[in-house]
Amino acid sequence: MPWPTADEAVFDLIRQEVHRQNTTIQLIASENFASPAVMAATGSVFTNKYSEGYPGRRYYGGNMVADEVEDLARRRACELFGADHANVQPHAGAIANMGAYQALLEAGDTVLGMSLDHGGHLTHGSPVNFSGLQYRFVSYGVTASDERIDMDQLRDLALAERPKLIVAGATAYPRLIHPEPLREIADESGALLMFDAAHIAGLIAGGVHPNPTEYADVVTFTTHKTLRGPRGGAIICRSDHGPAVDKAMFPGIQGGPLDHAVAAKAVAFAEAATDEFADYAARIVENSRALAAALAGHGFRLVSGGTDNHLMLVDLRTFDADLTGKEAQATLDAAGISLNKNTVPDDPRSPFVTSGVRIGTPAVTTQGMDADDMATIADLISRALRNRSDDAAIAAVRADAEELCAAKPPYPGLDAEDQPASGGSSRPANAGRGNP
Ligand code: DSN
Repeated sequence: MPWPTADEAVFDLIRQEVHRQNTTIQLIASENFASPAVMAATGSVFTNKYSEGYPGRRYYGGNMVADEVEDLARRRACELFGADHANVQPHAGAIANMGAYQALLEAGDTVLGMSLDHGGHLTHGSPVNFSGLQYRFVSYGVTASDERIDMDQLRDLALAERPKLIVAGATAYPRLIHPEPLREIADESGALLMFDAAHIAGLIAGGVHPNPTEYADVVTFTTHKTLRGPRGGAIICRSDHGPAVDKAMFPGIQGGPLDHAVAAKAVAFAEAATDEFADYAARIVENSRALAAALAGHGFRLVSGGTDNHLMLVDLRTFDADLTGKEAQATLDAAGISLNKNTVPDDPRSPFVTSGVRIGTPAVTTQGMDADDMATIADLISRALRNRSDDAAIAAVRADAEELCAAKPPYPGLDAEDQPASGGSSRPANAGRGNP
């Protein structure tokens, strides 16, 4: 089946994006390459259906099949994480967090969350986000000494503020987050505990990081990061919070769920339950450690000294005091390497400029790259940034990045003309090495 030709403008852009993903290095920590099965479900006829409500309790007719697919997704999510209850309708991670807050809190309630500039997420109480506007967030952060979550500060704040909820989880934190001590602090201070596992859901599913489900009242996550499913969110919780969570998502926040995304989430949950996925999750962290060590060898400072997960935060100042995250991101974009600028703890520069970059290995691991490839990537990053005013040097790095990707392209079958946009026979090059 050829690409649809009815809208050349859009499908030409889709071709260009396939080419970009196949020929440049994707190091954005929150991105991945979904499997053909996930993409086929995402592009399926479930996009046509309206399903306000929940299986067996819908507002529109014709939901007999949609009910089955949502039930399957809920059941698979519960089995994957050992949860009592799942809501697979959130359109995104931010909306999942909104649903959890609405289920557990009243406007104005006090909540503890990790500060954005120490690795937390916008929805963990940023003053410009609904979370900071609707609730009274108090922030905890990392220590100045080891740049790990300051558990003493967290406990002191919990006992002083008596929050209704403690939010754990982060968007730019390279270390393992232990759920058990957080539960102890929540119990000691009389708080509920929410674990935002958006970034590490795949590491949890793969058994590489501890599962917060048994410790937290509610766990939220996204399905498209390390979990490698479609874009979207989900909430799992103890059964006593189930009715409030469901009521918060619908009718509280969303209208109809995206049934095509729900179907694709079901596919992703099954993929994440396999031994191949557990191996993939372990290799994400191995690659992350290898890349961090190689970057340190080039003179970059790793925030907290390294990584336990899929990402690292690189403080650029030891490499070049004048180099900002903003300039590094733009330089590396030109050199065929995608990542994002990121503040480092107590960064003197603004979030639009920053002194650091965040680097993640979920996508390159999916395409089958290994520790040797991580050393090559560190070398490419260093070369590009050292020679950032030399267009020829940047072009040479770009050519080398393309050569590296050519050996293990994520979507080899999609880069040619006349290929379907999803599904079909196009399988990732590493299909035998972890991408089911
Ligand atoms: N934008 C996501 C990330 O990159 O971490 C979080 O929402």
